[in-house]
Amino acid sequence: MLYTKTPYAQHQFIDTEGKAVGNLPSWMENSEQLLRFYRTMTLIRLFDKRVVSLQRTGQMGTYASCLGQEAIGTAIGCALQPQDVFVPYYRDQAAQYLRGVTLPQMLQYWGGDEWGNHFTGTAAGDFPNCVPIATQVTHAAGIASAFKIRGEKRAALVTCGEGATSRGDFYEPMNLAGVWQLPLVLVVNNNQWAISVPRHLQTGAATIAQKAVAAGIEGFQVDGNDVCAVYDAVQYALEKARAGKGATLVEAVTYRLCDHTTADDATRYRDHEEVSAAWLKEPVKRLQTFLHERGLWNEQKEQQLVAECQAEIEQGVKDFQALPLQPVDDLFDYLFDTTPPHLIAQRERAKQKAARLAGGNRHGH
Ligand SMILES: Cc1ncc(C[n+]2csc(CCOP(=O)(O)OP(=O)(O)O)c2C)c(N)n1
Ligand SMILES: [Mg+2]
Repeated sequence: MLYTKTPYAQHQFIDTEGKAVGNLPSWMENSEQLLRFYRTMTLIRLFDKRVVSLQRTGQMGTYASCLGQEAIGTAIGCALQPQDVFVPYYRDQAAQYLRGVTLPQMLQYWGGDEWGNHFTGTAAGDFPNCVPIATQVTHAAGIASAFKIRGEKRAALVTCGEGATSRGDFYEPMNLAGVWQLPLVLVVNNNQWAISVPRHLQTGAATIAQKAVAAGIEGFQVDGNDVCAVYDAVQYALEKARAGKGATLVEAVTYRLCDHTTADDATRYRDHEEVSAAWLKEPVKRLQTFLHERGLWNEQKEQQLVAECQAEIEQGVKDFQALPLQPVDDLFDYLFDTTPPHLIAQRERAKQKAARLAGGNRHGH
C-alpha cells in the first residue's frame, strides 16, 4: 500500500519545474483526466480574479480567494463520486464547481445571499460553505457515522485549513473516526497561514499529518500544488473509506498566494520574499509545463481555453447580477417563533432602506 505509515513523507508526482518524479501511477496516462485538471484550475484562477475585482468595485461581499490553492479543490472534485458527501470550507471553489455548484450560485453566496448554498444535482447532498472554523469536521463525522450505520458504500470528505486543526472541533471527530472506523476523509489545506498566524506559531507538531497518529488513523503529506499527487492520495483515501477500511488524514502542503480574504492586507504581516518564493511553486504553471512536455498543450490551446473560461465567467457574472434581491424579511423571520419588538423595529427600518435602494443594482450603487 503506497500511503501506509508515511506521516512525514511528502508525496509528489510532478516537481516544481513540471518534471515527473519517480514512477507515475498508471492513471496519469489518461490525458483526458490531466486536461480536466488543467481546465478546472485555469477556470477557477480566472474566476477568483474576477470575484476579487467585483469586490473591489463594490459589487461583491467579502470574498476568500483560493489563489495558489486551486490544485486541492480540483483534485477533490475529480476524486469524489456522486454518492459521496462533500463538506467544504470557504476555499473550495474548484471542488464545488466540479460537484455542480454553478458560478452564479457561488457569486450569490459570496454576494451575501444564502440561497447560493441551495445546491442541486450532484452537490444536492453536499454541505454549504462553512465559515465557523472546524465546526464542519464534526458534521462530516456525523455524516460518515450515518453511512457506516446504514452499511452504505459512501464516504464523507471534509476540508479545513491548517489553523483549524488546532481546534477541538478537529480533534474530536478525528478521534471518533479512528475508534469507529468511519468512512471519513479529512483534507487539510495547509497554506502556511491562518489569517496573520504563521504555521510555526500554529502548532508544535512537525507536520499536520502526524496528528492522525494519535487518532489511530492513517495520515500523510502530499504536495498540495501537485494536482496529481493530491488526486492520487484523495482517491486512495476515498476508496479505502467506501470499502469500510476507515478514515484518512491528507495534509496538502501549499501556500496562500492571496490575502486571507478581501478584508485583509497580508503585506502588513508577510514578507514579500516569502510570497515571491511561493509563486515559483504554484500549481497551474507546473501542470501546464508538464502537459507541454507531453505534447498535450500549446499556445493556441491555451488561448482558446482562456477565451472559453472568460466567456463562461462573464456569463456567470451576468446571471448573478440578474438575480432578484431577497426580501429583507428573510433576515429576520427565521430567527424566532415570535419576533421580538426590537427586531420588528429593525425590520421596518431595513425594509424602508431596501425600498429606497430598489431602482439601483444588486448592491444599491
Ligand atoms: C470559530 C471561529 N473562530 C475564529 C474565526 C475567525 N477566522 C476566520 S478564518 C480564520 C483562520 C483560519 O485559518 P486556517 O484554518 O489555516 O484556514 P485558511 O483561512 O488559512 O484557509 C479565523 C481564525 C472563525 N471564522 N470561526
Ligand atoms: Mg491556513
